[in-house]
Order: sequence, then C-alpha cells, then structure tokens
Amino acid sequence: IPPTSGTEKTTLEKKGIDYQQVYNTIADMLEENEDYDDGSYGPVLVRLAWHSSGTYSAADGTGGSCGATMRFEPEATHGANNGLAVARDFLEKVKAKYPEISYGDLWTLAGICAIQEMGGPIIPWRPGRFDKTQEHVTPDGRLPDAAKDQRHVREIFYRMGFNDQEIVALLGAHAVGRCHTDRSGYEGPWTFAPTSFTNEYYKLLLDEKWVEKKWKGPKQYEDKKTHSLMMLPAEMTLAWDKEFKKWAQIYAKDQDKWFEDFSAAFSKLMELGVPYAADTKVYKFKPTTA
Ligand code: HIF
Repeated sequence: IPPTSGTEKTTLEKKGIDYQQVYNTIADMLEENEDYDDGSYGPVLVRLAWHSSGTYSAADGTGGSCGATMRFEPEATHGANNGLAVARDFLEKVKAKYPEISYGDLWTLAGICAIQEMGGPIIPWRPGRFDKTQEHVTPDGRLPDAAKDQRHVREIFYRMGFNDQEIVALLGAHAVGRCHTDRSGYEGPWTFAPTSFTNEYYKLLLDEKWVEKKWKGPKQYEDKKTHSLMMLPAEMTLAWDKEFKKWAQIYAKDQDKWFEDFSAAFSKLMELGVPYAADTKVYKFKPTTA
C-alpha cells in the first residue's frame, strides 16, 4: 500500500512547526521525575527512536520511522518493544502541545534531543515523516535478539543497510540507560553514569573482565570487579569478533571520532525509509545545556 506521499508532506512543511521549540519542550521534561530510573527519561526515548526506525528492511523498503506504526497492535506489544509505552506516553504530552507534528517526527526528534541533552554529539535531523495506519505494522522479529551472536547482529543491521563500522558505532549508545527485568528480562546498566553520553561503553567492554552472571534470569555478563555492570550476549561479540573489536578499540581511544561516526550512523538510522523531498531542510538543534 503506497504511503499517503507528497501532499501530506507539503502540508506538514507549510504548518511551520518550530522544531527547536519542540526540542526545548522535550529537553525541559527529561528530568521532570527524579524517581524514574536514573533520573532521566532520556535513555528510554533513545530506545523508542531506535525501535521505531530499526524495523526497516532495505530489500522491500518496509518499516522504519515513517509511519510510527508502533502505536498499533501487534507491534506495540512485540516482545522487543516491552516498556516502550513509557516513552510513547511521555511524548503524548508533547504531541498535545504540538498536534501538527507527526508521531514519527516526534519520536525521532525526541531520541536526538535526549542524546544531545545527555552530552552526546549534534545529530542532524530532517522532518517529513507522516503517520501511517495499522495496516503498515511490521512483522515481529525485525529487531535484534540480545541472546544471539554476531551472525545475527550482522544479519539484522545489514538488512537495514549498515556495515560493521556503523554497527559498532551505534552500539556505544548503550552507554546510557539500563535493562529492566520486567521489560527485557535482563538487568542493570552498561556504565557507571547511565545518563551521560560518552565513549565509556567501549572502554569498559574492552578493559573490564566480563563473566557470566550467576542468576535465574537470561544469560548475561557482568563485570568481575563490581558485579554492577552488564553486557548482553549479542554485544560481547564486539570484544570477540575481530572486525568489530577493531572499531571498538578505535572508539574507546577517541571519543571525538566516535561522536562523529555515531552522529552519522544514528542520523542514517532515523532516516531509513523516509521519503524525503530533495530540498528538505536539515536541522541541527541547539542543546539547552550549551
Ligand atoms: Fe538497545 N537494548 N539493543 N540499542 N537500548 C536495551 C536497552 C536500550 C539491544 C538490546 C537491548 C541498540 C542496539 C541493541 C538502547 C539503545 C540502543 C535493552 C534493555 C535490550 C535487551 C531493555 C529494557 O529491559 O529496558 C540489542 C540486542 C541491540 C543490538 C546488538 C542501539 C545501539 C546501541 C541501536 C541503540 O541505540 C537504549 C538507550 C536502551 C536503554 C533503555 C532504557 O530504558 O534505559
């Protein structure tokens, strides 16, 4: 079924939404509830932006952030999306203030806002996503399974059109946030500062000794020293796979290089499958913390 295409896009542009103002509104809300997780909604917003984009398949052009089909069943309750209702509900407050913005634009803008406000790089962003209907929901199984190995990780990200370097660059985003037993079944954060966007993830992954956690939950790794950090089986492959490890070492040593590569890869992820007009304006939002 073809998307509603051209006409709707032009209308959106004509609406003259002040996207920096939308950005500022989200930025102001990120830490509104100090009891939520580590005190910020930033990480769960990044996960929503990524899960709405990561359904893309380059082979047939389906999925991706245009459409925001995660609003609908069964995608809303696909196992990989457990817990993301928190992020969707959070953004309803923003949608109520700016009803003209599409959900796809709102979710991706919020992810970028969260990364920038947590100290990450500036990520270029373009509007133009429009809402699709329930008929466009993507099949289950398009997002990565944390229990699997590098063959699976490559299969999933190659399907979207990424290469090994981009996969490793993206993975550093796990510097922020944590796993929740009541969402994925896994438990714990990847770094000691889960609301700061730094290259700490790569340093810990390569420098710490990782051992299997002894517990009743799904297989995951913990750092031998403090037992307080975690790694998923799928991402231990960054330390084990030769080609992946090469990039992890580069990013562990050079945060500027990582920021540059992460920004490009995350921007690409947000735009997968979005039918842009050639002259669509590129926004670079000003962090409110600058
Ligand atoms: Fe995640 N990811 N991710 N992820 N993710 C979780 C949480 C976050 C994978 C699995 C998980 C990426 C890739 C992969 C974030 C951002 C990104 C959780 C825990 C799991 C299991 C969910 C929960 O229990 O709440 C796998 C297998 C990936 C491919 C290897 C991306 C690169 C790192 C693409 C990405 O940007 C963020 C942020 C979180 C934290 C969410 C939170 O609520 O704190």
